[in-house]
Amino acid sequence: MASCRWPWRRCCSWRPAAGSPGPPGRAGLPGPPSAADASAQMSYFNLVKSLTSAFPNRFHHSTSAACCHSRTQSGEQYSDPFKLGWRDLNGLYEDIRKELLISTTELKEMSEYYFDGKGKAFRPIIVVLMARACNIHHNNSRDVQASQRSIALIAEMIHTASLVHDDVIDDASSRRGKHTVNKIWGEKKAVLAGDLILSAASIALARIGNTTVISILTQVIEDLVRGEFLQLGSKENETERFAHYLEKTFKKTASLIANSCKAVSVLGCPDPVVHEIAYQYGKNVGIAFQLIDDVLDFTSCSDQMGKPTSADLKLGLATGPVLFACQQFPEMNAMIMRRFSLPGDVDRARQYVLQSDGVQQTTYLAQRYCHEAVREISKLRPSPERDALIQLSEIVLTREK
Ligand code: GRG
Repeated sequence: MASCRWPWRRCCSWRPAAGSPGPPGRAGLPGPPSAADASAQMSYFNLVKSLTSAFPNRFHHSTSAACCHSRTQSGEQYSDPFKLGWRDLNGLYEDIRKELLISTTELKEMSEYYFDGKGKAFRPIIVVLMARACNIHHNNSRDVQASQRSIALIAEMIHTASLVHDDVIDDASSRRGKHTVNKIWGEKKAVLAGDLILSAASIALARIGNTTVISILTQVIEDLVRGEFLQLGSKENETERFAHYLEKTFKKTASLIANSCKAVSVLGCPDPVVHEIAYQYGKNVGIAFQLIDDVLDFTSCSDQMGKPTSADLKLGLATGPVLFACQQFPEMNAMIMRRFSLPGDVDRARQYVLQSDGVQQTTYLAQRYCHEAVREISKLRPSPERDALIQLSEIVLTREK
């Protein structure tokens, strides 16, 4: 079995001190990002900016008492979401390898390469916890259906196929502390290995035989492609730039989590209100997950991440920490526009980010998304799995890899 635990930083999330003004309305958080949400995203951007500049001393590292709960909301003893989730995921990677029924030795080796237990399995964990939380909410059922467990496998397969393709696009050399598929076998074969994993995921999805679920998860594939495409472009206007960043973040990362959560809710419960809760939880946690990923690219080291850091700047990408830093250091604008392509740009941009509070503001934004996720999932009937999902949103904020 793969490791049940992530290394995570306990209690180091940033937040305004109690009593400081919160965002207006629905926490000022964007719904599913779309062009129409651009102004909402920007007002949130301005809000975070004004909060952090108006109350610079009121942002602090919270104490352990403030953010670590020994008991969950349903009164159950605290339990590790990963331990709880893995109870339904025993044999996850063996089962995925069975889906990849390939006779050609090389193709088999390539497509199985990442199903070695070295990933965090964040998506399968969320999926099985959400399945149980919805089943209990619906009819107090204590079982995970076979079709719901299949969604956990399919989510990890789609994720892995996208990693393989992403590494080709980025010409990446390492991932999870090992060489990428493209570095070992070359780009052409890597593209085909990604395709093969995706096709095996599609066959497993078709086997479930639920057209609603098929359509929910195929939307993810479109979003992944559109998200990657959005990343290839850039925006001159600062307002559009932030909206563009959040839309890309939703499509590249959050859509898979949101729609996998929705798929298991559809399989477990007929109530559309529950489907929306599952989707909203996954969407908000997914966006927070990517925002923290973007922070870690500045704050973590390569050994910890298993891949090079400052990678986004080297790829010409302006993520949350850069966009916030640019508010403080407008001279970064020119660098963003030329995608950090001049000698010294990457180092200088990194220094600007580290001197600014871009990292803290991005972390704070991630925290707001997690609060929204918790608000959504708290609408379900109490259960250990619902509480593990609440706990998981804290882990997303404090993870170190
Ligand atoms: C349709 C298969 C397909 C792909 C085409 C290339 C592409 C479009 C999309 C790329 C999507 C992508 C790789 C997004 C990054 C998401 C992300 C945060 C990855 C890291 O996830 P972790 O930290 O990784 O969960 P581990 O290694 O733990 O699994």
